[in-house]
Amino acid sequence: MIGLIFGPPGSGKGTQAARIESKFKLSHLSTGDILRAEVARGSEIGKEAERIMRAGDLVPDDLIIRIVQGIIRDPKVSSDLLLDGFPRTLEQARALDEMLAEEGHRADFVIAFEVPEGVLVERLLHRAAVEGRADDTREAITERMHEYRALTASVLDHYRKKGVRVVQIDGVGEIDEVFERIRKELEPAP
Ligand code: B4P
Repeated sequence: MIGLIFGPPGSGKGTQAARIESKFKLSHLSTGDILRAEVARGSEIGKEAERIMRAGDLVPDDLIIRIVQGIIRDPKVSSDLLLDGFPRTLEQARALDEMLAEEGHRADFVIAFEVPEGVLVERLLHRAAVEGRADDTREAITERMHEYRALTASVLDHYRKKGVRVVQIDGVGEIDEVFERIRKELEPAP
């Protein structure tokens, strides 16, 4: 089972992915978390990604595709995956489709969050105050929203056209309430 969790910055991807992971026994793979870990380690990838992420831009496709490829091709990694924050461009989506096809898999569903931009900005500025994440500044948030509209939003159409099940979720409300909406959609009918 391969699920993708999709939505603009601050829509609740990482937040809900953690819950979906434990409820539906999928391994959560967040490219944002992987990149932040590389930055914290001071690796070559981290050095390249740090400045780009801080500005709110997307890291280059070839870099992120190589990282995900290494994980998906690793026989120790479960084939029941929830991909969070990947793919974020059409090039990444095509690369993912190829990687999965090589393993005899395909994306089974996409969870797509809908949240108005004002709510997103409010959440990210709140996180900035609480956690101080380097890309939660007002300038970087504006850039991340722009990148989402310009490059990422079309990924959803790519999967719709391929006939992958796209589950639209209203991402406004308490975290538990949003999870309940997802659970109802993903749980098989009794
Ligand atoms: P991500 O880590 O994916 O960052 P994000 O879009 O902000 O999502 P995140 O999962 O952290 O936040 P969430 O919505 O859960 O990416 C960061 C950066 O890494 C990118 O900008 C890019 O530079 C780089 N990157 C990552 N993947 C890439 C790729 N494939 N290609 C290129 N570059 C890539 O939550 C946000 C906040 O809202 C939290 O504080 C949370 O507590 C709160 N929240 C969530 N749900 C809520 C609710 N229902 N009510 C109130 N608050 C809520």
